[in-house]
Amino acid sequence: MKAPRLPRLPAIKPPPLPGPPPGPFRPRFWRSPLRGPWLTSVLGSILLVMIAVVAVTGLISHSAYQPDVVKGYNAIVGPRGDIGPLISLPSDAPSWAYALSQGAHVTIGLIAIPVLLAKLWSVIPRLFAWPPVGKPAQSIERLAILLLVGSGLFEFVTGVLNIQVFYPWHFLFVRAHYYGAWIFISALALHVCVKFPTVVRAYRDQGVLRPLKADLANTKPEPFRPGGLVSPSPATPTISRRGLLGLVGAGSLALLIANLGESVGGPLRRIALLAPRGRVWGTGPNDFQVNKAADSVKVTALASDPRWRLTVAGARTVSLSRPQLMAMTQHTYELPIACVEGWSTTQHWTGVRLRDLAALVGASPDAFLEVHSIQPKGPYRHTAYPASQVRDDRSLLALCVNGVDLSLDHGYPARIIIPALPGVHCTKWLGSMQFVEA
Ligand SMILES: Nc1nc2c(c(=O)[nH]1)N[C@H]1C(S)=C(S)[C@@H](COP(=O)(O)O)O[C@H]1N2
Ligand SMILES: [Mo]
Repeated sequence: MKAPRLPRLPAIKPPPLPGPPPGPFRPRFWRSPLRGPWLTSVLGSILLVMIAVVAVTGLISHSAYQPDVVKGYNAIVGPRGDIGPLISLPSDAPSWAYALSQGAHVTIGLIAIPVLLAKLWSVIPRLFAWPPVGKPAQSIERLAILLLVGSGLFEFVTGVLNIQVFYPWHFLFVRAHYYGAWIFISALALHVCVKFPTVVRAYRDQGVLRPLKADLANTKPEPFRPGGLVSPSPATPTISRRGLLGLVGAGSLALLIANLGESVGGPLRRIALLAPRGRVWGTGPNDFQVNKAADSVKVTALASDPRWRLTVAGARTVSLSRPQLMAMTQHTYELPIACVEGWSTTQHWTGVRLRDLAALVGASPDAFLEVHSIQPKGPYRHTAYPASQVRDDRSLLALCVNGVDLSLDHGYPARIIIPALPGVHCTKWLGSMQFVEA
């Protein structure tokens, strides 16, 4: 017996999965024909080299900024709350070493900005990948990217604002920039490991430099892969890849020219148009970088008072007027002030050796030194130096610069000039010094 024929039912189609919302969440929204793994790899490789230099010099600066005067204690923040000096300059480094290191940190950090922006532009479709959370592995990767981009932007933004001496926040820049750096370095290390195979494949498929040969007419999109960086509907190119990289390079070069003078000084300073501290400070021997003018910290009256005396304490305490200090043996050295903010200035300083002052008050060569400024308020009024810096022949209580008295802005009646530490330790308008036996 034949089974009765059943009427054919229409096949039931599963309802369509909800697609990405319109706009940037749809891959077809992104149409640049230049985006692709090769372009991102090139920008990423350049950026990686720059960031490596910035990271190493940053860690050097961190340990130089807060040298331990005795083990585990430093003058600026007291007991260290950080990982400690991972990389530091040797204690007998030449006096220009910190200026070079920090000049590189700030300058390379600045010229990396156009590369960073181009790199972010090159991967922007990934920011809108749909669905926002997918498989666990994918979600973890996106979280890592969020951390990478977030900490990277934080480091660049806080760094740039800091060199402009602009602090529109309530946290301590040094701590925040330092801990932010560790998050950034860790996230970046992970990112490099994850993306390494993609970069290798892009260079193998496209050649490391081959795409640069193509002019505009020969600029073709990289091979499309679903879920990759190449647009599924690329527009006609309006610029070649080498044109784009040239533009980025020109941006970096402009930043270099507009800022380098602050670090290098000399005639270059006059073209440092973006230098936040100006380019000239008057005429004569005192015409060089002033970071904090005497008036701005209300120290003018105290510092120009002829009754000013310096208290020097050790095994005994003495109080010295400026003429008495001038009557002591004077020494002259050519030394830089190298600020953590990247600028530096090298001048001829004359004054009394710190070690002579230590001997005067009966301090041993192992004593470290704490100093206080007469400046009534604000940061950098107090610091300390390890014994090795106090013993250094070139460490001075400077009274004169370039053959004339210090100007008020440069720290008259007396300031510290120390050969191998950042400028922040060159305390101005000194009031007292204390040699402390370790
Ligand atoms: N008393 C006092 N000393 C100070 C400072 C300060 O603000 N107050 N600034 C320090 C910093 S951060 C630097 S880089 C140098 C800058 O020296 P200059 O202002 O003579 O250029 O001085 C250091 N000495
Ligand atoms: Mo500084």
